[in-house]
Amino acid sequence: MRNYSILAAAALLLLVGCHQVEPYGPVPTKQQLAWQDMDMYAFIHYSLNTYTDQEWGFGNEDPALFNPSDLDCRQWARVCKQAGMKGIIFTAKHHCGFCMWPSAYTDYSVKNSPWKDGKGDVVYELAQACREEGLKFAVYLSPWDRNYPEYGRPEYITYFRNQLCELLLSYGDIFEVWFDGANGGDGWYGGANETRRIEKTYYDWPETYKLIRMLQPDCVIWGDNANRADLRWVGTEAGYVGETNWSTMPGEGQADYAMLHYGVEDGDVWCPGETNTSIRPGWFYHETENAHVKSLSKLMDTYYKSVGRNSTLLLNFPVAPNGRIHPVDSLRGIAFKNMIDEVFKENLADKARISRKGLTTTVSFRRPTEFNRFVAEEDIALGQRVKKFTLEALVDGVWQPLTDELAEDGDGLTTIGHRRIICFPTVKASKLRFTIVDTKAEPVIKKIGLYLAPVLTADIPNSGEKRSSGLHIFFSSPTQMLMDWDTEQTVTGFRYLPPQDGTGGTVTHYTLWGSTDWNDWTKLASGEFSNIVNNPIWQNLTFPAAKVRMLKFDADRLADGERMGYDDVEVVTGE
Ligand code: FUL
Repeated sequence: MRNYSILAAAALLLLVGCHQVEPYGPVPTKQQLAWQDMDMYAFIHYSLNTYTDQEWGFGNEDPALFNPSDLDCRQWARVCKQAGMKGIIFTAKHHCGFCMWPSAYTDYSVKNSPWKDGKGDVVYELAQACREEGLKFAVYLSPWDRNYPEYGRPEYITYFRNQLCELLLSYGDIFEVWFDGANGGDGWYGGANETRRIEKTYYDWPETYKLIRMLQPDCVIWGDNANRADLRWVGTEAGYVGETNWSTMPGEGQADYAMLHYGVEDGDVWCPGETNTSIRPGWFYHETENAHVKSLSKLMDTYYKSVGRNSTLLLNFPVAPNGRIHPVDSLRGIAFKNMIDEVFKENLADKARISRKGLTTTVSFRRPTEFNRFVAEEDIALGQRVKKFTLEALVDGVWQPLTDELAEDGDGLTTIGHRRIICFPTVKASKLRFTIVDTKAEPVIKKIGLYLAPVLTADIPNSGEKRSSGLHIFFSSPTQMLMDWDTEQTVTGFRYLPPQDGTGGTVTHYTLWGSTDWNDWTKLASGEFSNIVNNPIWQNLTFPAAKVRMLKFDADRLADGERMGYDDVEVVTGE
């Protein structure tokens, strides 16, 4: 039987039995290790989109729109800190190309906005605020630039790298750079107003990575391209990674969804997953979403399915047009942090006796104790080794198996990595048995914990988890949804929330019709939901007021499957 080290308390023991453990397989760099220890950090999406109510700017929006009355980066940093975030990644430039710092290489920036008479620099103010609050700072620089005339040509790569140098040289330490995967397509491009496709090799990422490593050696790179960066996307923006989440990947090549979502067990490089999602449906602020900020239980679910699955959580807080994080988001963020602290305030294993035999660790309590969370951590500096484990609780003298109630597939007791949190219904047990049943090499566990999470009775109402909107819906075909009130309504909008659980059937192209008699149908809206596959959030359609008794929602195209799927729909009524 192999021995392995377990410490119920936080202390780290690298020796197993009496021998030094050698690293196994790919291991993290010191930068990746420091990054993984951050657990949670914030995204801040703020740009001209905030003033045009868009998610993706076209690149021709007027810089004069940028004139916040009350821009306060300190407020952002304080809110993020209180919400438990260890750093902030800021959209220095989103796809529209507008620079939130006065870049020397373009006029399309804050320097041509009325804010501070064009003398302001949001990147500088935020970097300072982060430093004051003890937060790390990082930048999102969109590789896709829908404003720049030369986008798609070699000149743009020089421009892009020049901007990267500005950001990496002028604002102190940068912990991460974020290069969005959305690239190429239509845009303004200096007035050309056209679609530009780019080749996979267009950005020559290896050169850009070298530049970053030279200018900011401690920085980690997030990239979604075939040249493996330090961190990977988890394949969805909905806020969860696979319950089996390996931090290893093939060294290069385009990664498919499964590779991104679960990692690759026998991958040859260390490339951990970062789980990114927003606290509200969109990445940018939209007033209409104020009632749809994620609930505390949704945020806790996100935490367990990211930080609790060997990942980090990159949680977005959008900035409102006045230049501040909206109170609904800040309060929810802070409630989230309080709840995490509440759940993990006492490691019950600290008071128990821990014994070990072979690959089984037993936690024995003096008297039966209630718990519903199990935590294990591997010493990932030595590699991710554990493939499978079991958990059993001794209840009234009988051993009961415990499984992960949040697992999408199987019992969820696979892989550990940096931190694995297993949630199960409360048990009152005198013992807990943790057995590693499959491992790539001698396991090195540096912590185990048992906790009792409170029931979320005091959840916050109106928080975006509405499942039924009081509508009578039926499907007249697999791609057609009908709604009928049988009384005349003035309808001004329709909202569609695509399936949130991966069941498929997301509508990408739609036509919405209204009628008063089932006979004559008036087209109210039609088009495409942009970015709905990557970011399956509420989609809002607004149209001139129409008096109707029934609505018909046609799925003209589905992203996957043959049957329209939905999580919720809402109809906006009134004049
Ligand atoms: C996506 C972008 O297209 C969104 O606008 C947002 O920035 C998100 C974080 O990444 O791919």
